[in-house]
Amino acid sequence: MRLLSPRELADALGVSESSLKRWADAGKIHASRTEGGHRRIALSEAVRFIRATGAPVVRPDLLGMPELAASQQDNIATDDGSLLALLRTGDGRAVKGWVMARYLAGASVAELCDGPIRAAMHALGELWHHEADGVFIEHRATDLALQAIAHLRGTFEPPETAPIALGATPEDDPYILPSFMAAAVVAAAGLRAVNLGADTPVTALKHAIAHHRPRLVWISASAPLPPARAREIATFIANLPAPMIGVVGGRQRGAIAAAYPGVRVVVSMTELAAIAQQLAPPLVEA
Ligand code: B12
Repeated sequence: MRLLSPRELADALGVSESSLKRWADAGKIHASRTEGGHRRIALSEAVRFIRATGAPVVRPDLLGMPELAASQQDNIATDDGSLLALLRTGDGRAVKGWVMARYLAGASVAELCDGPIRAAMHALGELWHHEADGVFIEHRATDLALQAIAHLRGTFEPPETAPIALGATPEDDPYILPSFMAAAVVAAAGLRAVNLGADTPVTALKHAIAHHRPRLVWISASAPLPPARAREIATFIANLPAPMIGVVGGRQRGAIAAAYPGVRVVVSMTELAAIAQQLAPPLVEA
């Protein structure tokens, strides 16, 4: 995780270095000390402070977020429809800036996933219904959304001791984005996320949970499943050894839930965030 000096963060926020040091000394922003006694602020802490106080970022380049500038200038991040336009035209830099601007303005990762990103992807699906010219745009938009979410994820770092949440998408299911979102959501809540991604057989999941011993296991199912596979996944998730919690989400969650009693269905990323927050260690106050 990147560490900022008080001067760098002060310049990024357009305040004086002395104001920033005063906030650090008053505990408003957590700063560690180098061996030489100089204050250092983790990027994750700077982002927390900006989100909590609404402090404007005047030099986003100093925080490693140069793409924020365009999004702030045109105020485009206030308009949900503009994300669809950016994803459709393939403007990756602007997509990243749009998503980061919303996050810094206080939207949670889960809210962004359930709200504007999901809405834009659904709208893209309606535009072409998988006609030849639309498929490349969908693939490209999926990749741009992944990059924007990964960029957010780079600004929070759960502690090494935090419990693990592990998840995947079923075998033969090609959808990448929903499980990637789930990983970002649990990481934002303070858990260490392990995402096995698309097309993951249950046998691989079994090996992974034996290796990582996660507290939370998620399945994200988007593609229709043959009944035998739905049953295999449902049986696995409903019979995880305690204290592991297993949850199933995604458009095909109903097929899995119907295959075996006791499967816990979770409808949204917001709901997943609430479950993850209960498992995460409490935030250490500065
Ligand atoms: C991109 C895309 C593709 C890409 C996927 C690329 C990739 N590698 O990921 C490709 C090209 C591979 C593809 C293929 C197909 N697709 Co497609 N695809 C889409 C599209 C446009 C976006 C999918 C996406 O990422 N959505 C964003 C996610 C985040 O939204 P979501 O799934 O609703 O997830 C939310 C919740 O469900 C929940 N959630 C999801 N998972 C989890 C997990 C947990 C734990 C929790 C808590 C919550 C949760 O949170 C999310 C955020 O709110 C959708 C449109 C749509 N409506 O989504 C069509 C869409 C799903 N596809 C469709 C179709 C028809 C197909 C094909 C059959 C086309 C074809 N003829 O080949 C194939 C089938 C593939 C298969 N094996 O099933 C249809 C499905 C219609 C239907 N009634 O089922 C859709 C709806 C498009 C449309 N309007 O026609 N597709």
